[in-house]
Amino acid sequence: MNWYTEQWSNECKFSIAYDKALYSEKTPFQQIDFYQSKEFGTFFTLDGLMMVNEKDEFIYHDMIVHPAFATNPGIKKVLIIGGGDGGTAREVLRYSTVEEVVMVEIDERVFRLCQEFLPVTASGVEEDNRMTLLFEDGLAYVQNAPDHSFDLILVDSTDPISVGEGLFTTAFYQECYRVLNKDGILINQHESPYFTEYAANMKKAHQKIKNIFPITNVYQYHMPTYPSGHWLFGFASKAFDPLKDIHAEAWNSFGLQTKYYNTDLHVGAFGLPNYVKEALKRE
Ligand code: AAT
Repeated sequence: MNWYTEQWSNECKFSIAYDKALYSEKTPFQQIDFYQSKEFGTFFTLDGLMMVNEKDEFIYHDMIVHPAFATNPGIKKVLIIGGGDGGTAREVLRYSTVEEVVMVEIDERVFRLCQEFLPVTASGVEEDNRMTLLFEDGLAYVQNAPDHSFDLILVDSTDPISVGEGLFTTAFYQECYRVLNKDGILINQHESPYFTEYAANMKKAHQKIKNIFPITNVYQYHMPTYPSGHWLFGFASKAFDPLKDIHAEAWNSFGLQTKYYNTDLHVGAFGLPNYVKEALKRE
């Protein structure tokens, strides 16, 4: 049997048996590998880290998108940073009320390869006429974007190593704040509280965002193939509180069928374990 193995900490590894290595390419930005497995279906890794697989992608993509729409059902203009597999765009485009989606992915090869090998996330995204696809650095994009041009920014990024690093900086979050409307929301790939290295990334990202946005929250979801399985998104906003301002009825009347997210889970997801609350406190 062939095993894909990922180092989760210095002393912990996670492995998936695969039937076939489907494709491998080194781009100017990163190493991309696609595999075919029985347990998780097709999956791809960037620089040896699991990004997306057919079996649990619905969890991540439901959770990065829907809590913001239940908080502000009036979202019309959305900016996605990263998200090259297309799964985040797919979920956003399900809202017929959304008028414009800009997706800024640094590596066009991720998107093209997902169109070929991972249609579950990538298919239909490019064809939607509300969609603008740009292949450039997300930090450079926000630096040049006009003030108050989006209702929602979704940071669907890799970990803060190599190309993803610029997306975990104060400069980036400040630009996001400027580019958002007066009641804008930022959702950030917030890493994980469990293993030390990921927890350090989580803390740093959170402190930076907290220094910029008046309302900051963190919510959790269970992602079986990401290190420890316990992952977080940051919710930052200029006006809306995700618990006080939840519009459960309005969200439910969109009539979207979701496999993970619902408005009861929305409330529960913001209830964090004590050790996570402690780690997120200002130092
Ligand atoms: N939808 C879940 C998949 C991802 S992939 C994250 C994407 O961010 C990758 O395609 C990568 O090329 C892109 N990216 C990285 N840095 C930048 C940048 N500076 N500008 C634009 N796009 C970028 C997220 C997986 C999360 C994994 C957590 N362990």
